[in-house]
Amino acid sequence: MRRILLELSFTIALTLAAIFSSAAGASASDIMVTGAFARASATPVAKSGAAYVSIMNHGIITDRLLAITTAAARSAELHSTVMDGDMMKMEPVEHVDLPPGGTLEMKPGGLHIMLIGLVAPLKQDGEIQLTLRFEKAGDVTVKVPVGEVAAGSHDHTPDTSSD
Ligand SMILES: [Cu+2]
Repeated sequence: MRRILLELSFTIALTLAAIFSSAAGASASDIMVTGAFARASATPVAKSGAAYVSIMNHGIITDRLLAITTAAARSAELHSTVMDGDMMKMEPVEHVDLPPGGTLEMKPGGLHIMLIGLVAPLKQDGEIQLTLRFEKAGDVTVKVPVGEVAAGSHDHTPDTSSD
């Protein structure tokens, strides 16, 4: 009996914590994810892929993007693209801060979400889901349409498809 009471009060405490944290302006609705897209795999044996989103923080406190998960790949990592001499290379980024009123735009050649260990190659016109975990806003799941192989690139050479 005593144990049940303890568990009950624990549950109440958690609920109160949830109420207070949303009262402080940190709910999932403060975070808006737009313009999500992924690039189609160039080959049927591709083991990794890239996805991009823009994130706006409409809240009044800084939030932080902590992690990304997806059923489409074994893991998803936040990467930045840096120049190392003439070489472009990618570096894992542990987290990204989102100041109030700020917008974070991911794009090819910049910050991106690396999908590592694709369950299946990403097919153009398909769709995957990503769950973005924020420190304050919690989990935000977004649908991510899969565009062409070079989707999001402004200076790619014309492709050879019939259109
Ligand atoms: Cu990468």
